[in-house]
Amino acid sequence: MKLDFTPTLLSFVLCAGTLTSAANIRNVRALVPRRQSSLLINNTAYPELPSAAQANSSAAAAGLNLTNVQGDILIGMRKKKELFYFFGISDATTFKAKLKKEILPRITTTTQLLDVSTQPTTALLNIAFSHPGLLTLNVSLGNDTLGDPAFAAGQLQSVTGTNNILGDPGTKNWVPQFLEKKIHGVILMASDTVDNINSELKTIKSCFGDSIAEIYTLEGAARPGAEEGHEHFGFMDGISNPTISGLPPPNPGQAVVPAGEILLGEKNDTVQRPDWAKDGSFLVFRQLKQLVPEFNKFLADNPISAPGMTPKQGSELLGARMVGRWKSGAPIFLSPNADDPALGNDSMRNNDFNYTDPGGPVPPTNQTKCPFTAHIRKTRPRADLPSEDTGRHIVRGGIPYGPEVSDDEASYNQTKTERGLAFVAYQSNIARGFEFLQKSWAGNPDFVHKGEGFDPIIGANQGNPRPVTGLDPKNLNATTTLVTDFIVSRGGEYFFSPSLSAIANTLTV
Ligand code: N7H
Repeated sequence: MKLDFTPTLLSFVLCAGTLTSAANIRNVRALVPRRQSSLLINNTAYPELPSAAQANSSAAAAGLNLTNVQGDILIGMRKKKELFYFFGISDATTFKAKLKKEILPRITTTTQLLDVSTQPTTALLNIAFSHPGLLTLNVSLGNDTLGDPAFAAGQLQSVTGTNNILGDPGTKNWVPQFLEKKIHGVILMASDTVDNINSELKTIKSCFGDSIAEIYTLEGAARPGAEEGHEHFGFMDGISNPTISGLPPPNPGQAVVPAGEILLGEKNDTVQRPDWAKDGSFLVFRQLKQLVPEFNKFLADNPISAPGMTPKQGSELLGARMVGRWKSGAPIFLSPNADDPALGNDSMRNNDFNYTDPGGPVPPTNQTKCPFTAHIRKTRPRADLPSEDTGRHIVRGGIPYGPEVSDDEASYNQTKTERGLAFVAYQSNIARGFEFLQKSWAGNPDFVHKGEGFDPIIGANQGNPRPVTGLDPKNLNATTTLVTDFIVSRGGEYFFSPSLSAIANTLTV
């Protein structure tokens, strides 16, 4: 009999348990339907991904095993459609059995994602666990924290603890499910159609059966048409992500970080961890609502004025100076007066700057071309600090969620339907990565220079007004006080994304 491995038949075969022996895991992975075109966005603004063969050979030379790393961790913000499925575990024994035999073979590895021919129809990009989730699975965490106290305490604690690290105005805007501390894990699925994702979700739900319960879901989608790859304020996103040493050479200006800055147990991860945690990564999830009509109104009301510049151009310049890039992705440091889409779309040039001028001082003292407070300068100060080896790099892997702005919302300058960024960041240390960027750089008015003000995009001041300088190139010391948070935190959680071998040999025994 000729077998037709459509997703439905495959689900049946898997969930009926007929292909579940450990020896067959490799075979099952090979049976997951293949696709003709990539499930990842292909945009010349993004650094080109290496082929699986290139990546594997250079990784192997550096002692890295990419087939053991879950697919989402190193790939960045390139997904077309993505579902975040948050669950609780109700029956740990059954869950472990199903995870090992039926779900593990479906998990998409980094290597698999790099070649279209090995991508499944829907990638099960990641299954990751909260601290309560790992405890429910009775996994030994070393010193009980997996070496990461922020992970162990959970994201809620980083807002409600004595020191509100994330700067949210309390938890009044949080999605209630993130307050309840019942989330044990999250599954990330990606494809090019919602139908594909729903079909995979059905399979996963039927595999796990009653051993898990759905707590919350969030559907992400790249924006339509020419906005694909742009976040909801309109800016191309995901251009600048670090690569890890051991992968093929970086694009010009791309940061190269030791593998251990993103993956646990690799070079430069100096924290004591249990051996099984190697090649996992901490996943920070934040649902960040964006007030797009309000942001646009602020830009329209406060255009930068310059000779020969229309108010519309002045508003675009203001937005670009808040972000540090034009909407096309072109860095304002390289194109300070007007957008340059050819530059934005060219991954060999769009990240190739460090805020220094030829022959100028290092660190740079000048913010005429790009404010010190601009979002991308606050979150990666490049030559503003003595070295790029800050240990503060994260891999951003999020995706927009929610609909486009309606005519009604645009005409009233008011958000009526929620939209934003399903923010995802990977690192080997949450306090040193995401939390540090959020609090000590973006949310610190004295970084990098005393009194320069907040990152106008993500800098958070517990709902209080946020002073910002550097926005007006004619008067760089003038303070603009932002009274609206254009980004509203709806909360989130911290997770650990284990390696495939950890799932097979530790989490499921
Ligand atoms: Fe940001 N935005 O639209 O303004 N981000 N960010 N981000 N962000 C970046 O360079 C945005 C957020 C970083 O290497 C770009 O890829 C929005 C958080 C870092 O030069 C744009 C939200 C944190 C970089 C945006 C948001 C960061 C970066 C330029 C929330 C960490 C790379 C595109 C809704 C705490 C900097 C690019 C570098 C870039 C936006 C959140 C960090 C357009 C809308 C929470 C490290």
